[in-house]
Formats: sequence, structure tokens, C-alpha cells
Amino acid sequence: MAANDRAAAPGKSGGSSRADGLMRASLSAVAPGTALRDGLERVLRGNTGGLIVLGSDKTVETMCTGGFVLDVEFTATRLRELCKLDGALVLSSDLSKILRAGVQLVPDPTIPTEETGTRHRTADRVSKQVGFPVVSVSQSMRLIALYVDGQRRVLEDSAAILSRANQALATLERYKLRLDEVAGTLSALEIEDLVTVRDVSAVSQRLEMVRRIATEIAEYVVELGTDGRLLALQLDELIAGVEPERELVVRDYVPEPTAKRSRTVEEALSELDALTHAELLELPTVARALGYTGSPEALDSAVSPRGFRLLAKVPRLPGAIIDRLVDHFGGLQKLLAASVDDLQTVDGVGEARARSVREGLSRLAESSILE
Ligand code: 3AT
Ligand code: 3AT
Ligand code: MN
Repeated sequence: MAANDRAAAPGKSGGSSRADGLMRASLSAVAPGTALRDGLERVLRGNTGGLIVLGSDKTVETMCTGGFVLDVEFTATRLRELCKLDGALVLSSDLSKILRAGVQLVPDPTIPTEETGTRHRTADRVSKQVGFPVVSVSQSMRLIALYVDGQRRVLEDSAAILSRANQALATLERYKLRLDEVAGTLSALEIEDLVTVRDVSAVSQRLEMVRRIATEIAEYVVELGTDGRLLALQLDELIAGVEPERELVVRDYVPEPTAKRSRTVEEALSELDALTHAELLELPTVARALGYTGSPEALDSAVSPRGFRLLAKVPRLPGAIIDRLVDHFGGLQKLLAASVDDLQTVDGVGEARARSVREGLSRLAESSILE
């Protein structure tokens, strides 16, 4: 079912398509803590069943026969009462009003549906035809399902989602520890100018893994509504800085364009994003996504960072200045060797800032010594 679909497709972190966005918005609209979810739970407990269209336009109106027009403010208790009627409910698109109750919906019968039972076949067809989400509360199976553009998701209770989310959170914690390790090693190697493609690929790989499991947890957070608040806090704390770091690594190491291969930072980032789960586990594949040759021997070739990532660790240094520093010195080693006077030759770097860059880099160098 829904949960298994998600677990079975860990490869793509994506979630960028329009349908996914609508599903996420719909899950959020029926998440615990919303009046709509409260109403749906009441219908479920009341055991009457229900069919609710979450939005209205011309197409929905032409699909409605019978029943009556209400146009009253939405409340959970009204939803429950009106679901006692035979037929469906139509809500306004902002979900603030109940527009119609007791209507028979007549969607295009040629729209294919795999569902059985008239309520569920109708829910599926209407959601495909009008593009609004449709919710069914099944009387016989006692569950709430959300139909969005051909996808069906059963709403689970928070305890079940939380137990999966907590498992994912434990995985995230382990991934994050490992990421911190390899990122620390990379910093130390950068200071000594001993970085290989392998080290960079390992950090990119770990950043990507952390990011993917975080995306999965973010989906649970949406689904959990108010029951996911604590989870959201834990997630935010664990992934603070991961997204910028991912880009900084690429900016540090994406190879200079040559005749044979050239890759922009954006291309490298989207190639990393596009790797399947299995591909992500192979360092040569990750190296290729970054723009390197990616043969096993090439993994051991030396590379030097431009310095974006370490400069970003210097407190209160604006991005524009970082760009200019990297541009001027052309690499981390030159930056590490630059004196306060050298640093001041860069536009926008006065004496105070030059000192703070100098001190910041020295401190990083001291704290990053390899164990
Ligand atoms: P359910 O959730 O449907 O079980 P409800 O609170 O929605 O309960 P209903 O309007 O469905 O209540 O009414 C169910 C029956 O309860 C109908 C009637 O036989 C009895 N009932 C409700 N109110 C009264 C009352 N004031 N006096 C006597 N019987 C009542
Ligand atoms: P249950 O799992 O039994 O709740 P179902 O898909 O088996 O759902 P049924 O054929 O048992 O559906 O119908 C149950 C109710 O669903 C009957 C009616 O109130 C509502 N319903 C079914 N089709 C429509 C429709 N086209 N428009 C409005 N309401 C409908
Ligand atoms: Mn039935």
C-alpha cells in the first residue's frame, strides 16, 4: 500500500512533480489537527461512510445531481451530520465551506478505475476528472482514503506513522554521524592538501543519503500534522546546514570545464539528485555525477578545493566576499597562505575583515588536524 510504495522506491528523492506536490498539499489538508481530519474521524467513528470532494468549480457542479445546496461554514460536526445523508459532500476549494450535501456525483463513466464499490469508483473517477482531491470514508472497510489524480492513499493513524518515522529518524541519526566523520576528514585533508576524488565522493555520497532520508521524514511530518511537531523539531536540528554543505562541496570540486567534460554546479547537483539508491552506494558513480572520470584508479587522483566550504565556516563572512576571495586566490591553499595584507587586496575586504578571515582560517586549520 501507500507506505510500502514509499519504502520500495528509496532511489528517487525527487518529489518535484506536480502530482506529488498536490498529494503533499492534500495530505497536509487532512492531517491530524485540522478540522477536516477531525470531521473525517467523526464520520469514521459514526460508521456512516462518506464521500467528500475537496473543491468546487464548473466541472464539479455539472457533475452534481440531486441533493441540496447549502453554502455553510465548514465544521467537523456538520461534516459528520451531513455524511449521514446518502450521497456526497462538496466543499469549497479553500475548504472553508460545505457547498452541497447529499448529491449524487456523475463522473465520466469511461474513466477507467480499478476500485470496487460505487463510492470508491466514484471517488477515483471524480478525482481524475476534476483535479481536486476526493476523500472517501468506507463504511464496510472502516478506513479513510484520499484520492488525488489517480493516486490513492489510505490515511493511517499517527501511532503507525510515528513508529515508521522514528525508525527513519534513527537511520538519519546514524547517517548524520557518519557524514560528520567524513566531512571532518575532508576538512583535515583539505588543510594539508591531500584530498582525493574518493574523499570528495564519500562526502557527497553521505550528504545525499542524509538528504534523502530527511526528505522521507519531511513527508511523514506533513502527514502527521500537529502530531508531527516534535518530529519536525528533531528533523530540523539534525539537518541544519546539510543542504548548503551539499552545494558548497560541489562548488569546491566541480572540475574546471575542459573540452571533454564540463559540468556546472547545478548540473552536478541534479545528477547527484538523479542517482538511484544503488548508484549512490557506488563511489565511482558518485564521482561521475560530480564530473570526474570515475574509474576506480581515478578515485585516487588528487584534487584541491576552491575553498568555498571552509570559508563558509568563517563567522560573519558574506557570500559575495567569499566568492571574491575564491576568485582572487583561486584555491584554498593560496587562501591559507595569504597574509592579512594579501587578503586586503580583495575588493570589500578591509583590515578588520582580513584579520577575521585570517584568524578564522587558522582556527579551522588547528581544529582540523588529522587524528
Ligand atoms: P450517533 O453518533 O449517530 O450514534 P448522534 O449523537 O449523532 O449519535 P442521532 O442524531 O444520530 O445522534 O440520533 C440517534 C438516535 O438517538 C435517534 C434517537 O432515537 C435518539 N435520540 C437522540 N436525541 C434524543 C433525545 N433528545 N431524546 C431521545 N432520544 C434521542
Ligand atoms: P463502502 O466501503 O461500502 O463504504 P462502497 O464503495 O462499497 O463503499 P457502496 O456501493 O456500498 O460503496 O455505496 C455506499 C454509499 O456511497 C452509497 C452512497 O451514499 C454513496 N455513493 C455511492 N456512489 C455515489 C455517487 N456516485 N455519488 C454520491 N454518493 C455515492
Ligand atoms: Mn459497500
